[in-house]
Amino acid sequence: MNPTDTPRRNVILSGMQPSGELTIGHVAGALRNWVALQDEFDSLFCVVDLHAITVRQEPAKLRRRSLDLAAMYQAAGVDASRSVIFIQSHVPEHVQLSWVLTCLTGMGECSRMTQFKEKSDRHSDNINVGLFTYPILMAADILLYNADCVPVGEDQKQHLELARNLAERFNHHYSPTFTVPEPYIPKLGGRIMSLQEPTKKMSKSDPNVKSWIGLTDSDDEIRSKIRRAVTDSGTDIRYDELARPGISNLMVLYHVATGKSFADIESEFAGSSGYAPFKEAVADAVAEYVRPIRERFVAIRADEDALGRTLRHGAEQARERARKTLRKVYKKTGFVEL
Ligand code: ATP
Ligand code: LTN
Repeated sequence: MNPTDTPRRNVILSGMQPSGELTIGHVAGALRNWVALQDEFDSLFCVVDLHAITVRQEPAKLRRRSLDLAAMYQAAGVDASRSVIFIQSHVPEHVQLSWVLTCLTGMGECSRMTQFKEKSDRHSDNINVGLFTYPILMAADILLYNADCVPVGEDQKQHLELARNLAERFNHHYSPTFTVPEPYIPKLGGRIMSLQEPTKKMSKSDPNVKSWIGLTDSDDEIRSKIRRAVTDSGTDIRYDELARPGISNLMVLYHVATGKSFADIESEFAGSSGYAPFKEAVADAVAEYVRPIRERFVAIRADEDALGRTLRHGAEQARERARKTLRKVYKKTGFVEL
């Protein structure tokens, strides 16, 4: 190593789709780890608008939501001076690498994906090829920057596995090129469940708004949704994901909002009569946790010029890095260089 070179910091990359409002699940499963890891890692966070069009989007809404999401990353604590924040479609190399990887992927690998099966059930009038090849584009997002680690929620584990396989396949077929990425999934909060059906993932696309807590919900809305959350029969506060999914989910939310361990939570509410006092405490804690995020979001989103500058700078930084990887990949693949 040249003495003037600084050692390479490990890289993290992650992304979210601008396909709807964000929920407390996004913070619990992903965003809080992005924020926690950004000091230690060389970090890139992407608004994956190309992924979003795998289901039908209204153009004006997609544009607005992409900006909302970039603002939300910052409102949740991602700092644009330490991390690269960018929009996927601003870096064409994602699609270019994706094609090369597509030609290394078996049909069976894509058809096995649970998200593909779920989404094609939900959007049976629009089962497009993009929905099918979606995880290959995700692999390109990750491999383009040689990410070591990908902080995501539990549902993305299978997609990460494909990214790892494709990295290894390319490296083996040609020569070592890509870092093989590791998922980074929180032990608690990797899967926040619906408040109305606690055996289903909390999802912004659930039409029942009472089932999810949005990051722009008011304090009153949050409190009311938690008070009405479906809980199981029983009276004591004890974690048991299988027998008591409702109360266990609220315990995870309380842990995310306050940092308290399950043992602390159990002893805090030992001997309290019924679930009501616990639900009140969760309602207050989650409302307090979301409030500063919502307030920062409103302020950041109001200054569209500043947001535009952040995204332009982010795209430039990302492109410079993406171009280098793509050049190597094209060369190894056998494409003629000009
Ligand atoms: P859908 O519209 O199908 O709900 P999604 O919200 O899962 O989509 P994204 O917006 O791309 O899709 O998700 C972004 C990140 O947030 C992913 O890392 C995902 O794992 C995480 N995430 C989303 N919902 C939850 C949840 N309920 N619990 C934990 N993590 C979640
Ligand atoms: N597939 C992910 C979103 C996503 C992503 C990525 C996450 C697209 N590209 C790269 C991490 C890294 C989802 O649906 N949540």
